[in-house]
Amino acid sequence: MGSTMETESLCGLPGVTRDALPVHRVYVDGFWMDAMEVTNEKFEQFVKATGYITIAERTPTKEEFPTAPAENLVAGSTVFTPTPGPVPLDNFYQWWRYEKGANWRHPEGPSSDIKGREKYPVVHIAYDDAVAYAKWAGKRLPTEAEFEFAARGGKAGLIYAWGNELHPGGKFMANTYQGTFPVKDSGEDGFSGIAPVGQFPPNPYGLYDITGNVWEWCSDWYRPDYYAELARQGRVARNPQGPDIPFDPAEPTEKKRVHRGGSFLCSDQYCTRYMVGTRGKGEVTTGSNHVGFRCVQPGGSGTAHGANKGKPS
Ligand SMILES: [Ca+2]
Repeated sequence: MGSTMETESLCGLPGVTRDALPVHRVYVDGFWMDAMEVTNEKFEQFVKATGYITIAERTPTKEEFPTAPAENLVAGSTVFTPTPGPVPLDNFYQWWRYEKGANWRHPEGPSSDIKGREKYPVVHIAYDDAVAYAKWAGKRLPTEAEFEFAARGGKAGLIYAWGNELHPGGKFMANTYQGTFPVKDSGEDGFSGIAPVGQFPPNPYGLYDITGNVWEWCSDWYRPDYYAELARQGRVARNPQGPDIPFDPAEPTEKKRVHRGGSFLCSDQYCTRYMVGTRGKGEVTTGSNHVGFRCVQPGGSGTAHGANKGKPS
């Protein structure tokens, strides 16, 4: 698992570079994974059954966010907004804005909704929201190692989940970003922005959207040196669960957990984290319109190589 220098993401995000180095050996016990990202439809079943209110729907307090400007202490979430023209890619606040009233029911803000988007991945999901859903579903979130094991589909050492070519035979294999980032997503892969789940070929384990579409929460705390630490131990890492304490030197006061898989915003101009070995990160109370999740369940013996060969669920 992990990346070499050649396959490490080219990424304008501060602190991301080299966090997936070096390649190291990992063992994980067998498990089952949702074939697709959790959809709006499925999340709605959970909310109807439990009355759960996501973090983006709750009004944040000054106690929780002492450094936040008062105008930000309103329920909402972060939404990607294309810039009017090309911008230097050194400040992501140019294309992310905090949108009052944005949440899973209103992905682009209060005037948007999820009618007709039942099969789209649920977004604006904070870490605890994903954990609450997983618990209700009798499942849990994957560890980062489980996610990467699953994403690689039984093939170690490839750049992408499907091979070493981004567009094998000219074919798009995941929902990512084409065009000029962050001005115009030309949607050559069929989708400008988010796509319904299951629109691209599954990986060899039958997992859809394991690359692209939306980032997915993993249960590990994020540290950029964690893969290096596993490698330094010099043995096969068995069922690694992540570091004990989160730390991101780029934003040292924030507690982050791992995101994996990349999203519809990943592009070769800004951030190539559709590469299967690369890593992402997110502050735990923060969702956005390109972060979702899927769940896993423990597997019986010998299921690791036979999981999810059946129909998608
Ligand atoms: Ca796309």
